[in-house]
Amino acid sequence: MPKILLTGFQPFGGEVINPSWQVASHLNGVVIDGYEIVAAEIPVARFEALDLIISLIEKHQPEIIINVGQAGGRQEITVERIGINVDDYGAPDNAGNQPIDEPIEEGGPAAVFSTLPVKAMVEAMRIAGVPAAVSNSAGTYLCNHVAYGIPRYLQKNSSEAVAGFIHIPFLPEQAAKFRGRSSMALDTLILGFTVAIKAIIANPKADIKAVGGVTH
Ligand code: PCA
Repeated sequence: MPKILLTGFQPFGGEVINPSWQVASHLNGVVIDGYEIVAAEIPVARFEALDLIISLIEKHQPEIIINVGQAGGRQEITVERIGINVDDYGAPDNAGNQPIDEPIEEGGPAAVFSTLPVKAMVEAMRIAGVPAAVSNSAGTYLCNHVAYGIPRYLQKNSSEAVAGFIHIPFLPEQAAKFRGRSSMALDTLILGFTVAIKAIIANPKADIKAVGGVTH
C-alpha cells in the first residue's frame, strides 16, 4: 500500500506538548483512500530534524510527505506555500542551536515551493468546516528549515514524492494557561488533516507550475 509520512515535532519553547505530534500520532496507521499513514515524532533540533525525516523517507519510500509544526498564535490550519533558504532563530532550538542569518543550504536556491496542492487542501478543509488558510511564510525557525529542506531534498534526488509543511494552532489545553491565546480542538485538527490528505490524493500535482527564479 502506498504510504504517507506524517511528522510532528517534540514540544519546545516551554510547552509540554506539541499539537503537531498529537495530530500525527492519532493518525498513525490510519488508511485514507488507499494510503497508509506512517507517523513520526521529530526532535526540535536543527540538524537532527532533517536527518531523521530523510532517513524515514529512505526507509518507508512514501509518495506523500507532510511535515507539521506548532505555530502558536495562529488561528487556522495554515498550509505553507514556500520554504526559504535561511535559518534565523529567535530562540535556541532544543539542542541549543541558534543560527542567525545563516543559509540552510550554502549556494542553494533562495526558496523552494511546497509540491502539495495547497489551495485544494485549504478549500477542502473550509468545506468541511475547518478554519484553514494558505500561508506564505513558515518563519525562519525549524519549521521553515524543514519546509525548505524536505522539498529541496526530493528535488535534488529527482524524487516523484510530493512534500509540504502545515502549521497548526495551539490545542485548547495549551491556550488555557494564558489569556487571549487562540486554539483549535484536536478533533477539528484531525478532521482538517483527513480532508486535506484526501485533497492531496485527489490532486496529485502542486498548484505552482512554473515561477521564474524560484525552483520547485
Ligand atoms: N514549531 C516550530 C518548530 C517546531 C514546531 O512545532 C516552528 O514553527 O518553527
